[in-house]
Amino acid sequence: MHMFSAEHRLLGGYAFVAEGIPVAAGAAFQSKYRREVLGDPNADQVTACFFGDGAANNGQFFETLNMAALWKLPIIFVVENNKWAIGMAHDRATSDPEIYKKASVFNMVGVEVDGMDVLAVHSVAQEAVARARAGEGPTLIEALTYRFRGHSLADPDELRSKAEKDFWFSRDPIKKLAAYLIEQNLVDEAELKAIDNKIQALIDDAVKFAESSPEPDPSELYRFIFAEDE
Ligand SMILES: Cc1ncc(C[n+]2csc(CCOP(=O)(O)OP(=O)(O)O)c2C)c(N)n1
Ligand SMILES: [Mg+2]
Repeated sequence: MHMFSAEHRLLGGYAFVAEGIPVAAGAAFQSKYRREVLGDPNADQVTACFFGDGAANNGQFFETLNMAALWKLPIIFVVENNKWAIGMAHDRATSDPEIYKKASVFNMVGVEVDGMDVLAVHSVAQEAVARARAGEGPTLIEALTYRFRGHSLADPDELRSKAEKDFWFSRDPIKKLAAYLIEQNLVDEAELKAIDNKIQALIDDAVKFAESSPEPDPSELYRFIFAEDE
């Protein structure tokens, strides 16, 4: 969750649920401002903002949808509806469980997609990017999905039924895409295995780096809160 990368233009994960949504609107506003006010023709960036079903009942979600639609910001709101917010079932926490419909009251396009189908998600994302670049404003994409583990190490994951988990495990989007690529003769097993091995090696390196790094000194506690002089 607490990742940030200026190099990859990743504005980070946020500990407070929904806190990243208005931050994403700020990013989208700056692309629009650079293009339309400062006349920068290269400012065609589209912001993608990801959050969970648990964030979609938070006030910041509604406030930001309103501003983004009003100002036709180049932004895609992607809600990963995995049916649970830690141990709170989505259906028990929201008045209308179909989140994509909430776009309509802001005069915004809302679409629902099978979040377990990589190509279906790619297709709706392409349409949303084109809409944003054409100056037609934001899109709310609700990807219906599931998480394969508890929310975090602190979640014992005792509330979700085995039947529900089994239903979703059998629809693993990575396995489904791999099967499709093989069926279409676009890759073979060995190529997919090589990708898996490469990813595993990257993860192993990251874990080794983390475990062998020294604990930060308490004097570092207030660093990185504000920009520092070079
Ligand atoms: C504003 C706020 N309220 C409550 C919490 C505690 N909290 C952490 S994650 C979470 C649920 C988030 O649900 P969702 O986004 O659906 O994530 P998932 O459980 O699917 O991983 C809650 C209530 C928080 N971090 N921030
Ligand atoms: Mg969730």
